[in-house]
Amino acid sequence: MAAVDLNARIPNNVGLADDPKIRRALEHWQPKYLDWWREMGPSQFAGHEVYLRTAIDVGADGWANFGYVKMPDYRWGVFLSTPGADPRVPAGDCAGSPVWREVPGEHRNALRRIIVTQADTEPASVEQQRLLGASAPSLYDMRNLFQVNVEEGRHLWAMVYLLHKYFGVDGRDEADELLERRSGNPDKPRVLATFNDPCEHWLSFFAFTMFTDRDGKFQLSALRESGFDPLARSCEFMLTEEAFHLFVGETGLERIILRSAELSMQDPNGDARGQGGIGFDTVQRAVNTWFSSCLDLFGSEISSNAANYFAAGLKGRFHERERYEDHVAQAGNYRMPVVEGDRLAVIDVPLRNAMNEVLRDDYITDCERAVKKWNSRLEALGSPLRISLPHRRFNRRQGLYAGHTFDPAGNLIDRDTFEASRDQWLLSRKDSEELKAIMQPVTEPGKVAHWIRPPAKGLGGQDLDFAYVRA
Ligand code: BYC
Ligand code: FE
Ligand code: FE
Repeated sequence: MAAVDLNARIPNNVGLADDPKIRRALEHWQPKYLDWWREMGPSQFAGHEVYLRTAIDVGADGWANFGYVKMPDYRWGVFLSTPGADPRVPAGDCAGSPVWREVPGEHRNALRRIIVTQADTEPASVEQQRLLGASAPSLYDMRNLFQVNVEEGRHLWAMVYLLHKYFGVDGRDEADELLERRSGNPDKPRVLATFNDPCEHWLSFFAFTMFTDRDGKFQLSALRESGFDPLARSCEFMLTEEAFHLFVGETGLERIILRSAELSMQDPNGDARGQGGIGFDTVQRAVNTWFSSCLDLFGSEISSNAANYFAAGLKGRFHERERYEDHVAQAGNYRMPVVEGDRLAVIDVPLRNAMNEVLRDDYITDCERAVKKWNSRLEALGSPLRISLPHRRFNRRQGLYAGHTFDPAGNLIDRDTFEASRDQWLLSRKDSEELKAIMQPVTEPGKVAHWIRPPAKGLGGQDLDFAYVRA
């Protein structure tokens, strides 16, 4: 592997200095990226100095380097993790054979599609979060938002490098189109539905980093098990950055949940709103809304795409190498309830066709772990309130359950009943207006908005009263 070159125009450890064609192509793309960042990146804060970490190495302690940076000057780079000890295709029909350093011709279209889909989510999330800096509950949180934003930008760089390097003219066109689509734009929307949903306030930001970035964790983990080595190693390094995004979401939601419970206990009517907080029912609706939307990101329960990706060795399962003995998964079924008329019937699906559902299971388990932790904190606080995840069938827009309506417990119900309960189960316009009114910015170092608990500690070796963002 090439050494880390930090002084290059594009910091990298992929040997761009010795690869003039790709270096020039990326240097040509770079100003278009910066134009996009200026137009669609965090509003109003281009001139602020933000205490950010920047990847300068992929080693255990070299990759998180903290310092003040103006976001447009951030050193977005291309980094692959070091090659594994056993570079073999982890899954599929050719499991165990040497990994591919180039794209196999027969998998070119599928791989391009996977990489473009992955890439598209990264700028999309930056666009969705564009206005949130202006209502941050503290400088600590504002800095975390911007950290997430610049790293999603870097994830785009990671994928765009692969497109340029391995997909020729098609790859260059795709890289350009990634800067042309816009989250929520009806004419040129982002690829996956969740990435076109508005994320207008910090309750949604934390739910997004909790649930949507967690889809990122599981999809990247599946791609880390790819036979295409440059993709696997890009995703492996992205996962180290992803851990922080998940921390932001999980602790951010926890801080809101505990504050709302506290304020509910103090209020004569048991409603945190009466004490200037966020209603606990609103928090539950945010969980219902984002969790259900993110379940769609795993694709259909029964998917020939998923079967093909697995068979071809393009995607594996979560921790494929560590957790499974049989990496071919040719035998075996997955039992799955499907809607038949007005009831559910269980059918057997060949395991490979159920790979989306297998990954979704691991995702749900991970979400359940966090909810359990929040609920044990609520119990310790003496609050009777609890958070729950809605059933996987609830409010789905993709897959087997999409054409039907279910309540949060997963019972089949008719559409009228669903619609009558919609505002009780899912975030509504009224919730958004209420939340935006509560979320007045707090920009004094060390101060934190009333509707959220202060964080447990500071970041990057700094105390809570540190000026994480300064004008
Ligand atoms: N919205 O067989 P199906 C992240 C389409 S997040 C709209 O069910 P498949 C991040 C599908 O494309 C991680 N369309 O699904 C997080 C297909 O279209 P065609 C992102 C959808 O292909 C936060 C059709 O429906 N990475 O990194 O097995 C911040 C039927 O397809 C949706 C990836 O997703 C949807 N939700 O699986 C920043 C990894 N779901 O063929 C970043 C790459 C499905 O009919 N992507 N469709 O035109 C994949 O592996 C697969 O494309 C999917 C879908 C798992 C997404
Ligand atoms: Fe990302
Ligand atoms: Fe992320």
